[in-house]
Amino acid sequence: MGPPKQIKRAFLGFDLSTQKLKAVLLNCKMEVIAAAEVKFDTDLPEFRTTGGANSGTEKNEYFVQPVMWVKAMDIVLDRLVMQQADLSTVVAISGSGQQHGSVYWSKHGLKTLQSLNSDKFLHAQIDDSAFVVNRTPIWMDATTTKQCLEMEMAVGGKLKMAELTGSKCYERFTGPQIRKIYQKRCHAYDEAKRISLVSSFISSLFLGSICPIDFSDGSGMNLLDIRKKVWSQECLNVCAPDLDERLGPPISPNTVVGNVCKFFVKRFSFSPDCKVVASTGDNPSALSGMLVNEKWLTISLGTSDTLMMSLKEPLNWEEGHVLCHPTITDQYMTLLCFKNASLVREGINKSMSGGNWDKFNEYLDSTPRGNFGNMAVHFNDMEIIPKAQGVLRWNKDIKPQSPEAAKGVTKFSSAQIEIRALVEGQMLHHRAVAEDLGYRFGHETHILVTGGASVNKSILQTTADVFNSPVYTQDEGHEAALMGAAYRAAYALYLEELGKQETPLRYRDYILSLTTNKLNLVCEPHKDSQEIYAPMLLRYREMARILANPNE
Ligand code: ADP
Ligand code: XUL
Repeated sequence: MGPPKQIKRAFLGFDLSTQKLKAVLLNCKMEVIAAAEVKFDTDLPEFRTTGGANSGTEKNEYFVQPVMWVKAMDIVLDRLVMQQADLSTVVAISGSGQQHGSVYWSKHGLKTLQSLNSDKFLHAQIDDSAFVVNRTPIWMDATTTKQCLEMEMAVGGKLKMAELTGSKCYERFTGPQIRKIYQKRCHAYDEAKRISLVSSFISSLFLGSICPIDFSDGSGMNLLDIRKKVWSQECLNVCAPDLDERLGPPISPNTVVGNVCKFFVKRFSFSPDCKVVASTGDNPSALSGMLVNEKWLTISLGTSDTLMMSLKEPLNWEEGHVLCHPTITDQYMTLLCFKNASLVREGINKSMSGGNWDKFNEYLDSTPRGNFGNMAVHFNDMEIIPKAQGVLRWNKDIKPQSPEAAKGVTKFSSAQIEIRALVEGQMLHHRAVAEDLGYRFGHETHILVTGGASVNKSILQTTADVFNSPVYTQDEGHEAALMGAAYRAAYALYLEELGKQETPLRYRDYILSLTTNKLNLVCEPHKDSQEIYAPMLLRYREMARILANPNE
């Protein structure tokens, strides 16, 4: 008699990020057994997105047609099947979604979701008529300044809003976005039966009915009381009428919400017992995928750059965000989000190094740290912190308080200097904002970098130097938000199967009991980093201040 037969159990994770939909299948050792992705710009050109988004006619308006995401789901599942992935072994599914985007379901859409026909594609059924808003606002949108002011005023000011919901009102946050729809497209709001976030939208598709919003992603709405983990009635009232009915009660991101619906069983051979787990936002999901302890600073270099840390007590910050922690009960995570990130790096790569990252790196590496005193701020889009737009370049001769300071220089003398000024500038910005908000960088600091640009060693070296800290990556070959989705699927199922009597392992301990944490030290800071970058930080702060106060 041989060893007992191992029942194959697999976990499926999705990441519906700004630019693509990715899927990963893990075995019970948390090893990747299949992966697929759909890039919106190139795989779905009919939606005419750039960087995964459509820009609107209003300044700073960005949206997506939600059918694009549905169609991407059809394709990504087909791509998994084409790789012979055995979806019948999947025991739990979860997802990660770009934060803040909102999906407005029509009555017809809800009905369709509950009665999907497995002979047809998802997008042939969940089409435009499933949504009352076909230009769904996403996180890049910054058109809700008026609604932000109204909501803050109604609850008693910025700080009160931040104390209650973890953030002052931000244009991209879902509450102000919902309020704008309620004010400008009253009919659509009236007809919206349910509102999903991008994350809960993914789980809803698999569930075949509306999946509640989880309280980690829900913390990005200016609507959730982050201490009580329920909607703040005060915030709902100042946002739009009868909103609680449309949102439904929030749940923990580690909740099994039900079994996969018949559509997926019939069309893709999922087991009818496969569990659907609540999905969460891409940043909380990335934190779940990184498996580092509370001492680490994590940086995600994606369409947006984000900095994250775990936190015991919510701080009362004027800028930045405090979210309910996705995997540690009674803890919080802090999040700083910067909008001018990969797309700006891509733009400079295109114009200065022909779109070739190797060339870009060669140029970056050929200039010395400190860039001969040349520095640049590239806020091509309205930045989030500080709220500022424009490009400013300084050479070593420009004095902060001089008349030339606001204008700077038009360009630098070489592509090499432009590239270093961009990358150093972005990292200086991230560090300056983080320090202003109370992060302290010291000998203990370790940084884990993830996201699309984390494959770029030269950018990572600049990060290590500017932060004066060692930089690590995780050698999964797949991004943390995606891995985090599959890990959480496994953990939620473990909690469900454990039974009420036993004390569960904590999330990180459980996942590390299945797999090892493959952290690689990639770069150490050079010895002269502090000496070079401390004065540059001061100059950088002044440059950003000038862009944020153009009329001074
Ligand atoms: P998101 O999850 O926000 O859609 P990703 O984390 O997948 O984004 O990152 C996508 C970005 O990664 C692209 O915009 C691209 O600029 C960047 N990227 C990919 N490869 C490299 C590279 N070698 N060097 C720098 N940036 C890169
Ligand atoms: C976070 C934010 C972005 C999106 C898209 O607040 O707006 O990071 O989650 O990645």
